[in-house]
Amino acid sequence: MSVEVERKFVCNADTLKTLEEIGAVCLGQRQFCDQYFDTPKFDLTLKDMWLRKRKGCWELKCPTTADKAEETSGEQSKAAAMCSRYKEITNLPEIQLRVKEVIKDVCEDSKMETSPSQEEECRNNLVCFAEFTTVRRSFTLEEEGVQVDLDEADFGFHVGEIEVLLPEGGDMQSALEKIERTAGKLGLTGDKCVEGKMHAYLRRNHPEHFARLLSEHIL
Ligand code: V4E
Repeated sequence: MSVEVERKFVCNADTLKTLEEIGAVCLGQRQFCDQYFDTPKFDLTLKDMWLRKRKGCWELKCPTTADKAEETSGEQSKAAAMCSRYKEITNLPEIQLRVKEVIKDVCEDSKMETSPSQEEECRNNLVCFAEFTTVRRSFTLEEEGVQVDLDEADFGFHVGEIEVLLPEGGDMQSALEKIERTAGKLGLTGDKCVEGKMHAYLRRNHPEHFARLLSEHIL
């Protein structure tokens, strides 16, 4: 399991030029279609769990527990607040276990009996709530382990991402610093979190789902 630390940014016509100027090397371009799944009552996403299928493989992103050492003050914590951190699980049995745990809790909360057949029924209740294709250009920088992705989604949305992939328990502080340095090189100035593809997709296509996630401070 790894932890993805990521800062999204608004990319514009100058971003490519800036990447070139700071010596970023293009790793290539690829295209993938993502399908995201949840129960009809949004039980996974309301727990900030994002289950998707990409290129035939299942992936689950879950919240990490914040590292106390990150809770510094001032500029450092502002920079850290601009970054998201999610555990990325790609092992199918583990994904199934995590999803089942949520579904089981939901069944128990609603005082349903959770017989294996009912759990199966809940699992079968997972529906695809978002599907879109992304064209991604990836760049690597001198800064070790940092990747910059420029994404263009098929619903007319662009976003940039600076990301570092850490092994679980890896040095989060150093990852945040690398992202901050890279953001500086790219000349990113804003201190507001930038909306990602899913944020934009739900806002445009599923306002009810979007509103629930906003009201629970998931998005
Ligand atoms: C975690 C999450 C979602 C799942 C999609 O995550 P994201 O990293 O935006 O997608 P993508 O395509 O770049 O995945 P990658 O190829 O890097 O693995 S959708 C919403 N969230 C929650 C979330 C959040 N609350 N805030 C921010 C800044 N990002 C994501």
